[in-house]
Amino acid sequence: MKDRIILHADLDAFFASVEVLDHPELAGRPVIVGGNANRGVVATASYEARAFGVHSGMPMVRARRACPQAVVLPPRMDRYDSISHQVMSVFRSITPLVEPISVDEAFLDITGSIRRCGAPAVIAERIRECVRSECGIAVSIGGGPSKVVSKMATEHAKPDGVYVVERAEQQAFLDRHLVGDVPGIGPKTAEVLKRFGLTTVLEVRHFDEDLLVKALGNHRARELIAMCNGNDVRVIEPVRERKSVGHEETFLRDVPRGPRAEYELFRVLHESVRRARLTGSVARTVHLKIRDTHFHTITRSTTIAEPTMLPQAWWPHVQRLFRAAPDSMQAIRLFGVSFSQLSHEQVSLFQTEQLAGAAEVQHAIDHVRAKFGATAIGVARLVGSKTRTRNDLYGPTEERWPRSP
Ligand code: TTP
Ligand code: MG
Repeated sequence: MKDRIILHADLDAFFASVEVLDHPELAGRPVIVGGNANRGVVATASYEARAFGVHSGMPMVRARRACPQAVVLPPRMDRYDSISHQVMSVFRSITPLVEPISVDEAFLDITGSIRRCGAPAVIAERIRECVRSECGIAVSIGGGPSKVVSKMATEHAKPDGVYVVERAEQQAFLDRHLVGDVPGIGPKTAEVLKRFGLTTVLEVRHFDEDLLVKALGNHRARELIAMCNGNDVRVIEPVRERKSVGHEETFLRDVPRGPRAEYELFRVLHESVRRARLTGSVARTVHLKIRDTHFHTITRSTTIAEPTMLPQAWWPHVQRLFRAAPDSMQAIRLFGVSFSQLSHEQVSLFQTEQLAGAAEVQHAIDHVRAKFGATAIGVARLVGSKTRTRNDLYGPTEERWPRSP
């Protein structure tokens, strides 16, 4: 534990880099990926577009105004997933201790590789070269004695670089940062600290501990003090035990209760199932979250006897939970479906033959989707001119987009 070296790798302008990879003529130009119509938002922008102030989450209308010469492209989530898998495989070829934390980000524990492969910066450069040659895109890598420091180091490595913090420099490195820059210290905590005149890690470290406990509560204060002192002992969890998995969606326009809403719910359920299946999970409990136009939010759940991840097994339960929601919820703003009480999938002796057959069909569907994309095959109810895909997460698209390769 004492001599640990953790790397944190994060792809540069991920969605935009993939678009440039697939459309080489866009290299060096400002590229924005997102929904381009009214209410569309920016998913990400190339560094050339960021120079104009464009950033993730910005309304597309504003982004276009800030950078009219930008090439705006719709998201292609399946393509990004596929590159993400390739990148994670490159990481795993370096060490089995890889913990993916998002589509474009992972922690790697390279402690065991140092003697064989050289200094952390050398290993990081090697990983970057492999990702560039095998996947065609740039990754920045931060290194340090812990997760929190390596993640912060990546911010200094960006774009397209490496930044390693030695153990001896760790405290000075942390002290230089604003406390809000430390991952895990949220804006609420930063706000409370500001009221005491504390903005930097150094100031927090020198502040009275009892007062911090009074202001933040014991748990949050202890966590804050530990992070500020570089005491982050969290290990890399190659297969993180998930407690729940799911998906939620806020609709661009509120959906009236009735068949339309049930159709959207069916779609959200299918997306949740797809995500659960990617992790190889089956579940016993389903949770439904509903938010209406007045931001009134409820969650309801049901637990069944035998774990499953078949959408047709879950649909009657989800539908029943929705139908039992209060009558006041007439215009739906958000649906979320998630699963808990997870276990790893294995063929159950108690599964009926019919469900076992359905499981095979679902496996075949997953296989085709993995190969040809989420829209290649689906349940009849979800196939049709109105079917929306994950690419619509960033809002509607209006124009005809350039064809993807
Ligand atoms: P990030 O790693 O946060 O951003 P990035 O890879 O585009 O740029 P960089 O790391 O160089 O700063 O997120 C990875 C992808 O996730 C990003 O390409 C698009 C998507 N994303 C969103 O859809 N919405 C968001 O608000 C953010 C931050 C990212
Ligand atoms: Mg990134």
